[in-house]
Amino acid sequence: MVQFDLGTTEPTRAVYCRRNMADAQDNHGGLLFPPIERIQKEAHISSFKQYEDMYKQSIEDPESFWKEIAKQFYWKSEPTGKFFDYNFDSRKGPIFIKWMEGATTNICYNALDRNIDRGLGSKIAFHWEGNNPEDGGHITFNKLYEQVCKFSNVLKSMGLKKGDRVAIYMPMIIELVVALLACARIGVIHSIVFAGYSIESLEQRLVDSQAKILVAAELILNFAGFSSESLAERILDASCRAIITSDGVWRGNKLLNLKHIVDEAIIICEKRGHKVERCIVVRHLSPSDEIITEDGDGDCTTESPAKRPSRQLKIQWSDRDSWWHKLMELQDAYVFDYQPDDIYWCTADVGWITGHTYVCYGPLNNGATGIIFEGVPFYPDAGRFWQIVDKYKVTKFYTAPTAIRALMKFGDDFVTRHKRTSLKILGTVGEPINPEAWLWYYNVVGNKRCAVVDTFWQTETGGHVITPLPGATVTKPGSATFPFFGIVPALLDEEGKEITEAGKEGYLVFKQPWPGIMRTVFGNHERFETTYFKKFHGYYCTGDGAKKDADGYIWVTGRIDDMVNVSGHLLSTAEIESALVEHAAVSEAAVVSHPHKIKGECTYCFVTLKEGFSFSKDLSVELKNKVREKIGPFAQPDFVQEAPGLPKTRSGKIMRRILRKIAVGDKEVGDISTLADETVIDKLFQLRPADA
Ligand code: 6R9
Repeated sequence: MVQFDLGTTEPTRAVYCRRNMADAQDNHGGLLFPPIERIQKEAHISSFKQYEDMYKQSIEDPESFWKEIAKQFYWKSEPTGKFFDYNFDSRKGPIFIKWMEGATTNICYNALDRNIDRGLGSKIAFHWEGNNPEDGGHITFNKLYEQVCKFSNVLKSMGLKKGDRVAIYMPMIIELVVALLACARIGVIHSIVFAGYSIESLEQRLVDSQAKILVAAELILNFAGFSSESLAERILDASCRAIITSDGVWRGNKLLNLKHIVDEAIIICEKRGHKVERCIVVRHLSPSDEIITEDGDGDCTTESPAKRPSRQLKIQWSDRDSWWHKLMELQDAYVFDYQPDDIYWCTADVGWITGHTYVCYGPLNNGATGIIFEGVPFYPDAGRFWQIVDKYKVTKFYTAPTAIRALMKFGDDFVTRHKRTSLKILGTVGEPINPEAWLWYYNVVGNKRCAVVDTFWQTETGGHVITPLPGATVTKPGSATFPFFGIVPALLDEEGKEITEAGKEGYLVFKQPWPGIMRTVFGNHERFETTYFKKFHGYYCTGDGAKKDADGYIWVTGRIDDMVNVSGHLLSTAEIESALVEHAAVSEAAVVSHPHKIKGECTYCFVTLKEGFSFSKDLSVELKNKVREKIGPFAQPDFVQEAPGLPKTRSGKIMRRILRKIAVGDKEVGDISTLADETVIDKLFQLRPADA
């Protein structure tokens, strides 16, 4: 392991990082970013040595390491069996992971009761920022606790009990967190589905070319949620007895009728033989928005505020439906590296795992103040994130590379016109971040005074597994750096042999469990075993590719199915994408494999251009040369096509499976229910180059 001089804020140019030029991700002259002094000073772990010592203990003696950590939490009962036991090798018997066997706890007690007990009751748990910059509010730990207790009683009064499932299809509002915690408190399993689907209105706005960039950005950032069909599938999958939603929601200047989507989903479920017994509806739209309830339960007004476009929201009402506030009136509450002053903001929707963990459970468990943002980053303009950062003095900001790239397109002015002086740590998650975007985040958003942490993890891992620690780790743009406590990563080749050679790519696997790892797939343990443990016996397989450089840094290169084998060279599509987005005309790129008679496979690139650039044959040649120069002649793409939009899931992941179909002109694209915008597919087929 290399030793670093800590304490400077300027990147040091390290010659040794350049020695492996085949390492295309290290394409910024090997810039190193040591921890920033002001951040290091207040960090829990403030030197690399401290990290190394703790890490060593966490993997050599996980039992005592986690026993110590567990002491900070509330336990209803102590372990009755082994503290730690597992089997990762299906040849030896069923896969299982056990921590603190027999011990019981409740995450809601840890998030609320424990923090109130230690005197945080009057602290703000969440600031709520509405879609409209003038709408906002906050809730303290005490008040949140009261609301959660009441809502737990609402759920209980409906006969819901431990183990039952409830679907949640709500906007980013405080009631969403109340609903989550209330479910957790009484042991009801919540299944959160991204809310709000309105492709029609997005299409309509695409006609207006001025709105195009905004719409594209909104689609990229997945602000169109799941449709009624997809919602129904998720309700059926978990056999949800009840659903919680709101009347509607504003997203930018679009009004979405969530209740209507829920009604449609319930009808679909009924047709397939499943009855949703209850539907709880939050009266979210302000009283001045127009709501007309049919067979009404009253409280509607017909005024429309001058500031917002006037629209009517028509809501159907049936015996199954109840207003949230009416139910709450009937109930009593029984009783009535976070620093204490942190204001923490994760921009993810709670419909994505990042939102579950880092909007709701993570900050609350740490007694931190969080932010729930209902709107979109481009409304009223592309500076909205930074305006909110200034308004609430956000210290820790967490978003996805796809959002960073979309914001980069609008230029620096939208960022620099806001102060951002409160910011300390900038996180990224969801996909590999290209060094270009990393540097923009560091230099422009962070003004060279904030730590950028590229956190690699998965829904299945429960929390970060490979990540820098802001006070301890020297970062390299594009690398998620080193394993978190308890994580033992390895890289395997196709035969399951461990790769030790620097720069060689392999399957990223983990050798032993940590407390946050998933235990099973609900109702399908066999799927759990085959998906994660069958490919390589004795390892948890992430499905991602990665390599280690000569300094031990881990570079996650993307899903392993994103690999292309060109003339025997195993290439990561992420590497090629990274080279393409360095070109001034390209804002985003997605690369897939395409069959080739001689090379076996070749690469096919989809590129989204920045405003003001248009696609041409010359540009296509320039881009091919760019990749050739950056990675090597073997990597030169055979095809480059324009992509006004890319097929993405709602959490921002490019669906390469679909792009591979488009590349070969195969119209059988398969299941597209998780796509944020299905309309991009037809456009991409139309734009295929003639020779493809
Ligand atoms: C948290 C989350 C998991 C997949 C994962 C990988 C990709 C996430 C990443 C990253 C490179 C990072 N991923 N973080 N790739 N660098 N920092 O996204 O969960 O939706 O389950 O996706 O996301 O491919 O396997 P999830």
